[in-house]
Amino acid sequence: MTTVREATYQLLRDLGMTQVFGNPGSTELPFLRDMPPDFKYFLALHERSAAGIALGYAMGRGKAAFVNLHSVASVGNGLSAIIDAYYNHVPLVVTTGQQDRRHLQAEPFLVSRAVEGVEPYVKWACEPLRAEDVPATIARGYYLAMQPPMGPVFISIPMDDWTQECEPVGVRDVSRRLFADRSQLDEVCRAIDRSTNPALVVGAQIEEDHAFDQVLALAEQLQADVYQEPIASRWTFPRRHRLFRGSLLPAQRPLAEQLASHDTVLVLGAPVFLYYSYVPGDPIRPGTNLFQITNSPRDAAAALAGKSIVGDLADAVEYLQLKTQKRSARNLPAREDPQTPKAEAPITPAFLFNVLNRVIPSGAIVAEECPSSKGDLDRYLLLDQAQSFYSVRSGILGFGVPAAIGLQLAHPNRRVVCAVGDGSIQYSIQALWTAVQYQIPVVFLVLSNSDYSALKSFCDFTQVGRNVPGMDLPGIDIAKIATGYGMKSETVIQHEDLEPALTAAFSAREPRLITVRIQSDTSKCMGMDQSVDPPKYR
Ligand SMILES: Cc1ncc(C[n+]2csc(CCOP(=O)(O)OP(=O)(O)O)c2C)c(N)n1
Repeated sequence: MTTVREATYQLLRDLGMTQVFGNPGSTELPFLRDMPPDFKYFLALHERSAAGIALGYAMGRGKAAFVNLHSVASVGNGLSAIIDAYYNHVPLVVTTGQQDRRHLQAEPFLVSRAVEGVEPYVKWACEPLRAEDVPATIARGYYLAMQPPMGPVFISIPMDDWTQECEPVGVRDVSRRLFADRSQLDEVCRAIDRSTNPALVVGAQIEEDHAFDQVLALAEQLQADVYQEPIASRWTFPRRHRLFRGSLLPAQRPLAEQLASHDTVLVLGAPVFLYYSYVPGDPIRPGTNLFQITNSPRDAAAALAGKSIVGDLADAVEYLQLKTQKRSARNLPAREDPQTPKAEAPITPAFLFNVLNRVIPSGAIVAEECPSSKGDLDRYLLLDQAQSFYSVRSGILGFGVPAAIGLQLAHPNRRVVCAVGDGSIQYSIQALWTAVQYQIPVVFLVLSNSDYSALKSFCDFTQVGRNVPGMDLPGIDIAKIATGYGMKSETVIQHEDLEPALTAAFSAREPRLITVRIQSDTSKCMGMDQSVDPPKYR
């Protein structure tokens, strides 16, 4: 016989989850004690950061990551990262401690009702009925987390379970790909072949299903215009490609107008559609043939229009490529680089991202969380490689810093840049300490405008006026905070200092933070500008 603790470590080893991301408490100590030397524990100083680093690590690898949080604290402090994992389809096996079973009914200190708390945002939440079921429960959670659409599972483990005896649990093969119905795909092929002006909308699931190259090949075969889904959490088409038409707006009528010239629209691996500002209208111009292929039954069910087909993106797109006619090349010019922005004082976000685009190392990965300048980042950063861009579609701040650290761990040979607002960085700022302690060489680029610019813009989009409290952030010295965590950091004010600061950070093999004083632009938010102003659409 073996103990629950021994069987669990063996299972985690067999499942390839030997990195543990956590923040410990008394109820986790019986699991964490004497951690086997082939395991590595990554300490983060808050559950949001611990789960957020695991999120980045799992996204970067496309494989489940193991998280160990503290009892019910994970529902409060860690939940936003779990919600990110849920909406970004990131496989996480999240475990937390529970009080000792033998006095649970007496509601002791740290008793945890975490299972009920996280339930809406995980694929499965469970506290095993018997101690000896713990390893098998983790195995079941892992297989489920890895099924499409991938996502988090949550297991609460009473602290006295670890020393109980149980049978070892072997690893099983559980298939992960579900293929779309061929007759439905044939219908898509017929519509495309009849179409005079088809368009593709590319979404994050393309990368989840490893379909980047297949989608590129299909777009070229069809000579179709390609749009990125609104508020994209992944960039899934080369930015400089001549068929690329930029990002869709996250509002109904403006989005429908962007696609109005197309008679057939095929959405690949995205919701139909992800909206933010409420601008009522048809989701798509009436008469347009709209199809969605998604790995998510939830996204298929929630679509506002069109025909939805559920299945693996790589397989479906390969089938479409095989069964649709090749079109002759359109006489399109190469995509022009955006105009070089002027050097202004203070520095503008456009100038900043244009400089970053010039000096960013090849193969770099960007983790983004800069709400008001997202549109400028989208325009000026021209990354063409797969798995280069990560953001979040939940709308919850706190994603960027820990995700960047996890992504850097997953891709030690690519450099990760975290573009983050001075407001956004505060929600998980203690993750900087983890980057320093474990020498994870992310470059943090803070856009410091001393306010919540995006919210000021949204005041206009929603016409609530500007008389709203809590919009300004004076008196924060982020470089000093980073220094306090042991990170080398600096503040850039003059435009001529930006490029040398970035170049120096990229040539150092350690984490660095650069905070750049930028102009506050209160006309934009999440890639929307005043073109999405609802009054214009009355
Ligand atoms: C956890 C959380 N709290 C609050 C918000 C609301 N919110 C959305 S954007 C934003 C401003 C973020 O400020 P900053 O990072 O400085 O970006 P800026 O708006 O200046 O571009 C806030 C507070 C949120 N989305 N998530």
